[in-house]
Amino acid sequence: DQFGIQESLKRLGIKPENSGTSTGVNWIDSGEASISSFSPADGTLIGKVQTTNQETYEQVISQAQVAFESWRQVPAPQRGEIVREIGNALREKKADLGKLVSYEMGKSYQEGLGEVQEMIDICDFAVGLSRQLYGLTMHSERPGHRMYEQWHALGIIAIISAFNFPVAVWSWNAALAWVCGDVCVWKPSEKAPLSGIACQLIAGEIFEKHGMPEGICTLVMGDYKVGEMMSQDSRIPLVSATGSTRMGKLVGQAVGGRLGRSLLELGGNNAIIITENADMDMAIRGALFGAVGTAGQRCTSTRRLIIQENVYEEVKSRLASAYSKLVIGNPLDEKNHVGPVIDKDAVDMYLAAIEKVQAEGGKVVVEGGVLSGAGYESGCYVKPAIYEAENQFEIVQHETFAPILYLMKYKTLAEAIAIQNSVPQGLSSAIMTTNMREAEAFLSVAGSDCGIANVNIGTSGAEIGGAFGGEKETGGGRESGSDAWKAYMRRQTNTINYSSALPLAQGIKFDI
Ligand code: UN1
Repeated sequence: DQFGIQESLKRLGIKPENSGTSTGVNWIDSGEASISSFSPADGTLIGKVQTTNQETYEQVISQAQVAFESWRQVPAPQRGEIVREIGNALREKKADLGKLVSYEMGKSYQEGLGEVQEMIDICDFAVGLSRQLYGLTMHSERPGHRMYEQWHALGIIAIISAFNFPVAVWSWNAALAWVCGDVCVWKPSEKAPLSGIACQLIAGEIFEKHGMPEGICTLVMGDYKVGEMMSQDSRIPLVSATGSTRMGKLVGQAVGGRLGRSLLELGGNNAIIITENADMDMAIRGALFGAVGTAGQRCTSTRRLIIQENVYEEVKSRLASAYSKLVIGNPLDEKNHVGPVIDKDAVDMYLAAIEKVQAEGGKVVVEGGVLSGAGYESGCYVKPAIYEAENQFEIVQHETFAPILYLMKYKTLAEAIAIQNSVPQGLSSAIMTTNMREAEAFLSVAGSDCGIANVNIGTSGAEIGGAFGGEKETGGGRESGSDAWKAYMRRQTNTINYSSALPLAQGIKFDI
């Protein structure tokens, strides 16, 4: 155990067999452990987890309903205090949790640590927010009246998260929801269940320490079937789901069918425009991390480079040479740059995409392939690949969760922006330029149509302080910073009459 994984698992409380259903510190038995979590790093079975069934799901939801009644009455800054302690516990467990995320999901240890740091950051943000859940006041048109709005807790928030950020996306939702007075039911990805269990153990304990009831911080486990239970459950006013567009459409339709709210953060097809005026060193570095970081499995990963024709050959050859220096291997070994993809299905999708882009006429720049031999026994290690492609290729229009980068050429900035926007997704985008006119045109209303638009940084690696999410098939939801908290509350407009008359608004007369 070269990387001390067993020690970390022990400190995090992960066992060979785990319940997947918890109301806080209590874990409910749901029968046989049916989910096996294998590490894509070395193929080892890390542990097994029980799937939540209809009966244990009911137990969680009814507990959450009861807990909401009291939790919503705890003053928001006191709720913030609990979130502060969760952040502190995460600081203490950062190395162990970062390692588990890396081992279970396959991202590099550095990126595992970065993911836990995002959790710590959002806890800090939420603590401050707990004293800033502001509403507006308005002037009434009627004498002796005043108007204002207040934000009230919404209820049970369902969180469905994906394997690629198995813990951070939960924390973006949960930390905000808790200070807003909501209770949470989290379904982590069944591809990274143990990371979810580790977080539940950390947070559950802190609620208990503060004498809070079971049901505020809860966990369910399973595949889309458990997701369906949540989407169809009218006791859940908000379902926040992160994952594929396919999943998001199912969740959005089910929740919409009962007129609930959904907050969707779905696929991206993120591009960097590299203009003639780019700082080329920065452009190459930004594109490289964006395309190969997390083995191309971030929803913010760079999938397309739209390059001005005069610098096209230079970008192409410098990228090819950078790719030739990438070291692929065990993500826990810090000398490696790129770890595995999540599982063999992901490898198959990667291979299918490579086949497709070639069939559509794409030209190879850096060859892909599955790695085998010593260190690659899990069968989940693939070579980051680069293809020259046309934006309208079917495969280019599609988000493939793998390290495949498509290069395309443009003449004018208007053309580049049109290419950038001509995909169904609208999550993240970037321009590399030192020219102010180009940068501002890209950021203008006629520029990028994405939820995130960056200048001189890549498409991935957003900070938690901004609202995170995107347009079109990305789903329209915003999580994390800015005023994303409003999605987790209900707004109430209050008009108060302190006069001794009862005038009607709009000057309507109604006398008897
Ligand atoms: C995701 O891939 O679902 O901006 C989240 C980023 C990270 C979050 C990605 N902060 O790349």
